Amino acid sequence: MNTSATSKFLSYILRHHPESIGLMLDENGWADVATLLQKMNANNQSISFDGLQELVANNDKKRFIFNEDQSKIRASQGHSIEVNLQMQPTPPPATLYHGTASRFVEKIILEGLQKMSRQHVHLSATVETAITVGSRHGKPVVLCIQSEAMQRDGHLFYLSENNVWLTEQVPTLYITVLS
Ligand code: HQG
Repeated sequence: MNTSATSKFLSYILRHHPESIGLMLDENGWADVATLLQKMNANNQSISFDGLQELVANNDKKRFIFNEDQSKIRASQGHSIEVNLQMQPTPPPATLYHGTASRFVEKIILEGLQKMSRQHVHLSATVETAITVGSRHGKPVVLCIQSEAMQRDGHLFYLSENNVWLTEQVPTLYITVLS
């Protein structure tokens, strides 16, 4: 098993296209582990239960989580399909950061940060993480978000199980370009 490739495949299945291997998620984004393993192996993604446990435990961003008896698994954030992760609104720190690519900045300043193909806008607690996230798209630019002010004005924030801050959208008013 190539762990990085399997992790990417699992993200694709659990966040975006479970139907591509004939898998169904429940309304809270959970997949049945036995069915997932069977469908992955039937689709040339050879993996055992032990391998899956290892992948979940060692994943750099803790992208996946088991339920208590390890009979179900889901992605902690990043979905494009509609799932209810049952997150509670959580007060954010005073500022959060968003890493993006330089070519997107002009449009973001015009219309605010939008969730695009995902279920939420993703925000980082540190500048370092934001730079890593932004670098995925091109030349990174870090935006500073006045999250506490947003919350005061009625916007809700959520903290995913793997500590990514999430919100519906970020109006321009709360955004400054850091670098
Ligand atoms: C940009 C990774 C133009 C936004 C990361 C981003 C994260 C706009 C891109 C998670 C815009 C969407 C999510 C607007 C936003 N005009 N561009 N109005 N509003 N954008 O991948 O935040 O490794 O959907 O800045 O670590 O980059 O997969 O979002 O550049 O947590 O686990 O549109 O994915 O996690 O890109 O990344 P994405 P993201 P994983």
